[in-house]
Amino acid sequence: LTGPIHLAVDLGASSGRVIAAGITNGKLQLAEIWRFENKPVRVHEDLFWNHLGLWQEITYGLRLAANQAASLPDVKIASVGVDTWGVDFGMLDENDQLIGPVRCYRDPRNQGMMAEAVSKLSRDEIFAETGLQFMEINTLYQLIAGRQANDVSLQHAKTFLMMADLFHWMLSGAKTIEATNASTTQMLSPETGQWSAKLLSTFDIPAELFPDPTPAGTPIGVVHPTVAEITGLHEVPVITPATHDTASAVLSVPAIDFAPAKPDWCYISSGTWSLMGVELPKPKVTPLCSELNFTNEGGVHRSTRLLKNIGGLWIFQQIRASLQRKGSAPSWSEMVDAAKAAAPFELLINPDDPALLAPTDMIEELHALSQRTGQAAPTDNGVLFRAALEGLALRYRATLESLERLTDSSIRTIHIVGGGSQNQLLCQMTADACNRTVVAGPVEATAIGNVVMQMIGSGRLESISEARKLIRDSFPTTTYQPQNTQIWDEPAARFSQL
Ligand code: LFR
Repeated sequence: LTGPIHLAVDLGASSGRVIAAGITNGKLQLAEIWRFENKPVRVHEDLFWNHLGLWQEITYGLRLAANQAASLPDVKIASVGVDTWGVDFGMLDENDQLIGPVRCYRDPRNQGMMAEAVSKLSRDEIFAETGLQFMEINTLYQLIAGRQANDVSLQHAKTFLMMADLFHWMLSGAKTIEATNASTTQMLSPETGQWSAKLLSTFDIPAELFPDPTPAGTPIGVVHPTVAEITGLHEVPVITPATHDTASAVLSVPAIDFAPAKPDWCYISSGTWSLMGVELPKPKVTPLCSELNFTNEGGVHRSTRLLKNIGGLWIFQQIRASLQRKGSAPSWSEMVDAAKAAAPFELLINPDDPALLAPTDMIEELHALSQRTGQAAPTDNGVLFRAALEGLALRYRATLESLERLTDSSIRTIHIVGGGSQNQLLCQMTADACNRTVVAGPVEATAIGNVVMQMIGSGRLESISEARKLIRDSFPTTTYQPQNTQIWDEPAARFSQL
């Protein structure tokens, strides 16, 4: 790397990284500086994030980056920005002290809160105000759970910050909420981009807690002197990227057009979750969208990410975690090989089955699921690995159909970005099940989206189009053509009955 370098702190639900990026000879280049694990922490029934541990890892990674930059003659760190998953948040009291630990969206205390909410304001009204899909993990339901539990943090809160904003505050002292991540709360109006006063007052959530949303690409401050002391990043600007990891990932889709009214491509941001959708110029808050439970999340430059959350590689990851606990841990490639070797469609799993959101043991849960749905018990782990991937491909097929209905368009290409784009078996299954061309890559989609937005914010890149061209020129993709499409018809019909 040479010249000005932008640092992306990219936190996912299972790992985090600090990545340095620069442009050399017209290509965007990335260097992974530091990678660390992230796991929810369980205390009795409650599930938290170890946000102080994450902060320690982040500052350590930034220190490494500063040291490396100092040892290279032509390198200067130009900015830093953080992205994380959506919906989770932390709060500060009147003295700007962090109140309590940060909860994880899989926390069981959110169960039943959606029903609680719609008993006060109808589903239609909540949807009309927010345009968001109904998921128990949404911030709105987490806050209602907090109110019901008489959570002291809510009683003392003066500032509400989403997870990435919390780290931006720790980095710089600036209290901002970036707009794309704010849009995952189900408390923001997609039309105005502002907090919904009606929703907040209905659920007794004080509006004063919420800073006005800040657009991605805004410089929000510089690294705080106390943080510069430990990281070496003196006076380095903090530029907010699209802090919602999915918004950053969508930004890095190597498409030619930006937010077309009639899209002929869709994306799957593939990781712990699979987020499948299209990028549109305007939200689609329609009855059909509500019926199909799609979401209108905010994208960069006020675009809309019309998408659906799909249970993702979480199931695959959790099968492995369950095997690890029992003392045998196959590698990812061993798991994929075993899935390849297994017979197709032995077990159909809907990745969005609520029982799979946070089971104590995924393998036991899948055995229970086979019984509950009247399917044969899985004979070995290969069947489970395969079922986890086939379930995703089948869900993508149904989601694609809905997307075409919703947008009244024909989608020809599916872009798969993120870690899951490396899983060749899943990419081919997707092409086959959906009967569409799949273009896979880039893998580091979120970090790439993060840094290009910082480059736009610092004036180094002019537009989204220029950023996407840079991404297309810099990262190779792999194309999968549909092959065995008919064999998916019968399982797809069975799947829809699950
Ligand atoms: C993906 C993601 C999804 C969001 C889920 C929970 O990492 O951000 O977009 O719905 O995590 O926050």
